[in-house]
Amino acid sequence: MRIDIISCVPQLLVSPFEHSILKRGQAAGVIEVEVHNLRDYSTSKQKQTDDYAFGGGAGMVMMIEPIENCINSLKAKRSYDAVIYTTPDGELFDQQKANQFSLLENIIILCGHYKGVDERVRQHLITHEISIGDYVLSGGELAAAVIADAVFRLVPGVMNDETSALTDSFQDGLLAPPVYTRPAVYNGWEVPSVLSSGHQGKIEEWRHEQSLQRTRERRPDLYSKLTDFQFVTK
Ligand code: 6GU
Repeated sequence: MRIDIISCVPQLLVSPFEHSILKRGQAAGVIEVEVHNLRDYSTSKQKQTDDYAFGGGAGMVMMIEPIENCINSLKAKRSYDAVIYTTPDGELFDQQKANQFSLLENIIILCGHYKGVDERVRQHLITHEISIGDYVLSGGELAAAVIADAVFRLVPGVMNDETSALTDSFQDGLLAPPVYTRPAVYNGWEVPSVLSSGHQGKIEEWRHEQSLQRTRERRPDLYSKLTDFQFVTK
């Protein structure tokens, strides 16, 4: 899977893809990410990418021309399944959306900035408008990194069995159970005895109970959506 990210601050998007799981996924050749500097697609002498808003008011607006130039140059090389625009007024990103995007071959993410993009970009060039939560970021770059991370880690071959995406919180509608590692006692604080009982059936049962309890206490909204099926599985 390939993600092309269009940004006017591409430096913000270097580090997130150069470490750990996403670095290995790229080395393995199963995911590809390329960040494009919107300025490179401006046709003005000053490499302008934003301009004053028609009708006045504070805040600059991202111009349509450099954005269309960049998207067109990408589309000339391959076809894209989605062109995502990161914006606080977009649809809320969640695990279900991450799952859906992870099944696509090539996607573009356009990072919003300033007062946003010229509305005609949204009308004619964008297929999905996505927000990562109800708070305002100074730009869409960190949101793009969040989306790319959540999507890439679901691509087969990016994670090994140990870090399998299938045991994540949310993947089955439940929060993940607590985990422990050595030492078994620290400052007198003990690890639940069932975990060192060696009884795998009891351990799985305990983990499922813990997941249910956590979800009920911390996310009643998720808990109320659970089906009978989710109560008995695992
Ligand atoms: Cl996608 N962009 C910005 N600028 N702020 C946000 C956001 C996106 N999602 C939540 N807040």
